[in-house]
Amino acid sequence: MEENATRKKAVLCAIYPQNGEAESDVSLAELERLADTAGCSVAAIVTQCREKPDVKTVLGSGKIAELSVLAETLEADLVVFDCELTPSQIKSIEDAISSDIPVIDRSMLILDIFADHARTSEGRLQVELAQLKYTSPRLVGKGKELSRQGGASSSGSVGARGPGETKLEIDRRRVRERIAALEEELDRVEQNRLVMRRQRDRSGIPKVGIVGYTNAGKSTLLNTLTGAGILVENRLFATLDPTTRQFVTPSGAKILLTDTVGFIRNLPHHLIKAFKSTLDEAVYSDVLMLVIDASDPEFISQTAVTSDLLEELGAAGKPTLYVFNKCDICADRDALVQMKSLASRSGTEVVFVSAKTGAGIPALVEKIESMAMADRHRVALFIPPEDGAVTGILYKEADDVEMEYREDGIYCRCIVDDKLYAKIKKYIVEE
Ligand SMILES: Nc1nc2c(ncn2[C@@H]2O[C@H](COP(=O)(O)OP(=O)(O)OP(=O)(O)O)[C@@H](O)[C@H]2O)c(=O)[nH]1
Ligand SMILES: [Mg+2]
Repeated sequence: MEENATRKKAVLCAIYPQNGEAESDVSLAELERLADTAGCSVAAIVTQCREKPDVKTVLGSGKIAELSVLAETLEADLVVFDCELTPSQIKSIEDAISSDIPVIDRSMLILDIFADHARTSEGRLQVELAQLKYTSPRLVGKGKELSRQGGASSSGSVGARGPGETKLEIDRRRVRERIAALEEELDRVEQNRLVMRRQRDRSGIPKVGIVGYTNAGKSTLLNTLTGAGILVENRLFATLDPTTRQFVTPSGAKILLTDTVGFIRNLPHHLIKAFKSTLDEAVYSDVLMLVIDASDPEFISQTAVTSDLLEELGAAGKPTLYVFNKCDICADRDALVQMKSLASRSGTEVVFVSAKTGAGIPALVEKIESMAMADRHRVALFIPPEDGAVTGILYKEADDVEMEYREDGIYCRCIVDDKLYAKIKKYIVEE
């Protein structure tokens, strides 16, 4: 983390409707963590109770004047609004603030963090594309120089707002061309990903996606299970690029586990779309592990946000194991007990673990194995010589294939899924 002296000073702003203060507080607390993750210190927070944002400046004119004085007095480097801002709102707010301070919104801040954390070329392409589509139309201030060049090389440039040219008079045609080029390149990368996914599908090894709210402990869990060595941090969006690792259970079953980017409330639709191809890695799995930070007082609303986003990604209805994590530091034991009884009544699969200490992990492994293997059958087959071609299908689609060629025919032991099981049923000699 940077020294305080080099951290940018941010003023956070939010409006909340009557009776909506609590919800707004949660969102603001999260914005503070986002700002911290992006390398800013929060100098002040300005809030206003109003049913609707002011069309032009979100905050009313009195509050904007207050914000202006505050930003100047505190020598703020940046103003961040919790709600989404339109390009013209950014311009109006920047005009209304006397000092020359950039104004950004929550999505732009998240994109800045993403730009910092993307490591793979696909991640970088996705961030740059999202920034060009979201941030560049919002570059409406007057005469400010942009410091950054391209999506992911932006360390510490929060509020510098977006990739691309060095001048603010962005050549819109060049932006359009860059967007088209990026889309084309991403298409190619996605095709590759698809080919790899198909190969994994063909391996017959069941896939488990690790999903959940940001900072819930998804990467820690994958590390604990497989020693994957993924970066774990007490910051938001530590993981942006998906990682897949093979995990072999104590009983010898193979499972592919994929860790990916976390979810957060108020994630705008276009950001979800921008990261769809990496999110899909977790979503295209046979089973989901939904990791919940049970020590966070907001875990219920975080789980609701996660479920909603999964639905939006088309992953609702998959067999899901709810993993209540961080039980070692969970203060609200009553809530956990309540959860447990709720889950057992509704038939939901839940486990309570600490990915950090390893408590509860054996039970998790047992459960996830039985869920992942639910439609798998370990079978022994006898294939008469005249049906020898079947071995080709088995090599391609079955898992753990052991083939023995004898004089009377072929003996085979393997694991097959329901679909393949139906195809090779007549050869089964033992199950
Ligand atoms: N006490 C405790 N801390 C944990 C546990 N699991 C994870 N953590 C901590 O929680 C923080 C976030 O962990 P990560 O594994 O990076 O969480 P993540 O869900 O991958 O987060 P993102 O990639 O940012 O979405 C780190 O500081 C971890 O050390 C746990 O079981 N107990
Ligand atoms: Mg992570």
